[in-house]
Amino acid sequence: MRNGLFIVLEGVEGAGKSTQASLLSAWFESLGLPHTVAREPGGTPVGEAIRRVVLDRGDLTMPPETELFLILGARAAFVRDVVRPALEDGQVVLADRFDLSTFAYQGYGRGLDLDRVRRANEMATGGVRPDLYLVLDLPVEAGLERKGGVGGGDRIEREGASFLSRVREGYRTLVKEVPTARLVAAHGSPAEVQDSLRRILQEDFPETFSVKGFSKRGTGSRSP
Ligand code: Z5A
Repeated sequence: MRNGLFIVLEGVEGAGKSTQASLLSAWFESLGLPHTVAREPGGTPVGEAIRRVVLDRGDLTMPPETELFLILGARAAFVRDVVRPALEDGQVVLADRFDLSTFAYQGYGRGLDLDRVRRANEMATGGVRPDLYLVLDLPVEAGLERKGGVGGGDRIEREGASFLSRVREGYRTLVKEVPTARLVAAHGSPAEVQDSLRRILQEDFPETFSVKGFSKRGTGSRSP
């Protein structure tokens, strides 16, 4: 049974996903909405271990397929241990990245065949699909600027601006193909972007995001 709502924040580096996730979580809290916030790759102990290999081990050379399957391995645990139970409990699950990241980074960015990536992803998710993707859109340079410029960051960020431009264009294409994806301009202040996100949530799910919110009260929790 699946009674909750699965919302995903997506976008390039520095678009403001983590900032917006914190602001949304505070809003859900004020509405009395039981919710879980988590990030990908990660969200479970094994997922966080995989994250360290994928992002922190800049010394490791890995084929794109290896990167893909590590990320999908983390996703399988994330869906089974975090997303499904929280949805069955009637919560709002707010994920900082999910499978659109895989299509954008491993598909458009790394050049893996998108149909094959989608099929492999289906195995990891077991068919669980987000109700809504909020794709924060920002020019790559602006995102990198927010994060202190090109060259720093994790193994994937160090791929540089042309890789990230393919990723951004990938997101913009995906939003046109995926009916549950909405593109949100991310160049405004954090408060302005937050207003846009809340407006979309209230338009798309008025019963959940009205001032009254869920009848069940709960506390937001962040998975590891
Ligand atoms: N990855 C993948 O390849 N395939 C997959 O399937 C998945 C992931 C799931 C996760 O990195 C990496 O994994 C990611 C893709 C890959 N690639 N890389 N590299 P992560 O979780 O460590 O990082 P991230 O997801 O890219 O997040 P981020 O770079 O930290 O950016 P963000 O969360 O979108 O932004 P932020 O942390 O909220 O803000 C960044 C800075 O900008 C910070 O100083 C804020 O204070 C500032 N900020 C935020 N909003 C604003 C506004 N509106 N104006 C001005 N400044 C702002």
